[in-house]
Amino acid sequence: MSSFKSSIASMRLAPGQAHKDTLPASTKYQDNFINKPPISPPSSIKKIGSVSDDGAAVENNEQVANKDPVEDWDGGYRFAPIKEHHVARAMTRRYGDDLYRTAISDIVIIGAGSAGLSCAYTLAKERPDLMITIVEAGVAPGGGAWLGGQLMSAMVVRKPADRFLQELQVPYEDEGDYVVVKHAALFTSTILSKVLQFPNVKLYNATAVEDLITVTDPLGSGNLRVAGVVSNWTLVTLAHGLQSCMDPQTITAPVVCSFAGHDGPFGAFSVKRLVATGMIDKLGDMRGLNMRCAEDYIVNATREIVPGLITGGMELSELDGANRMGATFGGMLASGCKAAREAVKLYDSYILDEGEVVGLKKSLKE
Ligand code: AHZ
Repeated sequence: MSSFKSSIASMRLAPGQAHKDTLPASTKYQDNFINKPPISPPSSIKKIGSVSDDGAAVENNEQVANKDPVEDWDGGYRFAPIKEHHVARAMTRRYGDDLYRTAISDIVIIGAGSAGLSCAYTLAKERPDLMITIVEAGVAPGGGAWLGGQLMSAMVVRKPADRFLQELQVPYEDEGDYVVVKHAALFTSTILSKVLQFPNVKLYNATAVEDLITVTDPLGSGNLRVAGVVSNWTLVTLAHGLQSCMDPQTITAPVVCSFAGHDGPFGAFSVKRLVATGMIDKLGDMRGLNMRCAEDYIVNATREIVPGLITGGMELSELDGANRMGATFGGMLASGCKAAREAVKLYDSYILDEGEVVGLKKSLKE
């Protein structure tokens, strides 16, 4: 995190310092772009605000801006009219509406890696009635699933998790006990696009969960339960630190599913925070790589670890002291699917008031 901060700091300019001053005196950039005249556009492009070849005045910017759009690939391509505030308002109104709507969510998912996205897909498909909010610290959702492992493209998925790939319609080669997707990015882009198309899903990326909402559990004997998350734009969190005083946002939810990955600057966020708050005693710390057993364990142990919070994926290995599995992803996909099932069971057992758990449904108490 500190290297991230120092690289940002080194990009800042001193007052009055122009951007070009930060370049060495003679660079290729200057040679190519500053000292040379601009390159003339091809003559086929219809110029704006000048005089045409036959001497007639060509329309100025404003006149062109009020015309209908034209898809003319021979130099007359023209966009529909726009004003700067249209763009600003198109984004801010929707973002504001989303913040308002998701301030009470049914299920919050922390982390949009392979496990978090698998959970989100399963939940959103099975339960279109639930509002599912995903909070992802990175700009690009997907976590470690843009590559299969190291810097290689292919993604290995052991059976029976190939069934989830079939569900997503991600093509693969069948190698017997496992299947291979030709590029991990094909899995990640497919699941991401499907998740984002569900009307009951909102993804906040570049947004970090920096704390958990913890309240006295009305179902327990004075124990705490997780009742939502505290989030902030990741840049603010990086600049000021987790649990800073920089006025974060809250999302209330009766069920939170955490897939923050194994330890790292943000990784294993929820389990580390639960130790800090005393809700769990200590972490088991992820063990060495053992492909033979690691995936089965993670899937089968995906569970509610404190009231209101389910953990899966590699974050769970930090809690339970489980082995890592390296570059084989079936465990992450199936852990996400298992967490979705557990989340629905929990959600359906609760009596809720404005997103807060106030009791258990009668049939479950008996
Ligand atoms: O940015 C993180 C990543 O996209 C995000 N994340 C972590 N902390 C967060 C926080 N707020 C919001 N506080 C947060 N987002 O969580 C995502 C975790 O994705 P991942 O791919 O790191 O974890 P995963 O458990 O989904 O998949 C792990 C894949 C691995 S690691 C591994 C090994 O090391 O052996 N093997 C596999 C298959």
